[in-house]
Amino acid sequence: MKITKTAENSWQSLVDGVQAGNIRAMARLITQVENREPGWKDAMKAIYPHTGSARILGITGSPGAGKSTLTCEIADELVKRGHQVGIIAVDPSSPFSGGALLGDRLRMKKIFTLKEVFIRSMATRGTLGGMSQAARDVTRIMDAFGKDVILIETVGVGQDEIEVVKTADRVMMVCIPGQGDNIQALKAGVMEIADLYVVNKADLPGADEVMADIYAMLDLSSEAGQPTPPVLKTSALKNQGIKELVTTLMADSTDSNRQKDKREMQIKEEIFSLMEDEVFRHIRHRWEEDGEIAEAARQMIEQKKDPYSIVAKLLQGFI
Ligand SMILES: Nc1nc2c(ncn2[C@@H]2O[C@H](COP(=O)(O)OP(=O)(O)OP(=O)(O)O)[C@@H](O)[C@H]2O)c(=O)[nH]1
Ligand SMILES: [Mg+2]
Repeated sequence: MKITKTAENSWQSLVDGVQAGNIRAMARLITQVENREPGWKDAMKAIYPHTGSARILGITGSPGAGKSTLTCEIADELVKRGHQVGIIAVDPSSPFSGGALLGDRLRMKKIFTLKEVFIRSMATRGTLGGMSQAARDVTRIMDAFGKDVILIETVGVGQDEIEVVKTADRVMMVCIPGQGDNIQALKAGVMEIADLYVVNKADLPGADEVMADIYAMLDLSSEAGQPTPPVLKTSALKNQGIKELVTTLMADSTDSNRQKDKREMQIKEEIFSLMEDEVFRHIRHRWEEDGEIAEAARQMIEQKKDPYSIVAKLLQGFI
């Protein structure tokens, strides 16, 4: 889409504002990019050279595991260590997204007022261009602003949420006591993306059993000679185990090859996914414009052609 001179200027001034550390510019740019307003690609092009220094941590786990509470505690500890923190909460029911904060969660409220912390919620459904891409864009804007640690919270159910958390450098899986049976079920989708396990709510009975279950599962599934992911115990509510967790999260990866491969895979994934969007949009537009698709539909209705032959024929003209 062509952008006007003024639009171009205002994009540039927003990008400049983000780089200068202007919070309102960052908030506005995020909204405009999320809404895919004309020219957003130019904004993201301008942002990219200023990214690459943030550490991106994904936090996932079953609903109610304490992800948001833990995210706040982690953010609080990171600020104490001198970091600038961005939080992306991909979850409509998250306490981050509304006034749903309970009165007794004072600690959580506290981080809302810290100038070192910027919180942004993202709606789960209906994100233009896909949730993963939106998360990547928002992460990069925060990175360019100067946030050096970015936490992405998503519920570990549903493919979309898992795709989002896969955009992080490191993924932390939050488990809770009484979840022993679930640990086995986790294996399938989430296992291979988790770099670190946390048993939260360790103030409740049964934490050690869950830890043992996780170790057993890791033993079964890890390849010989590969480092196993750390398993830690926390109580976000009582602020226990948070310092150790933050130290582990901020430590350099013990497996730099895995980290490198992962990064390359993420980048390829992003390129393919953007390409898929663009190519599809382009083809669709063309076929609708020149009436080819209407003609194809007519042939199918008249039982003259099957959909596979139609697509094969249409693609012939394109490739
Ligand atoms: N006992 C105990 N309760 C906790 C702990 N951490 C969080 N909780 C409570 O667990 C409930 C859910 O916490 P959240 O932080 O909203 O959990 P979540 O995983 O973000 O939940 P969703 O985003 O809705 O999936 C709240 O009532 C918290 O106060 C903990 O360490 N111990
Ligand atoms: Mg939450």
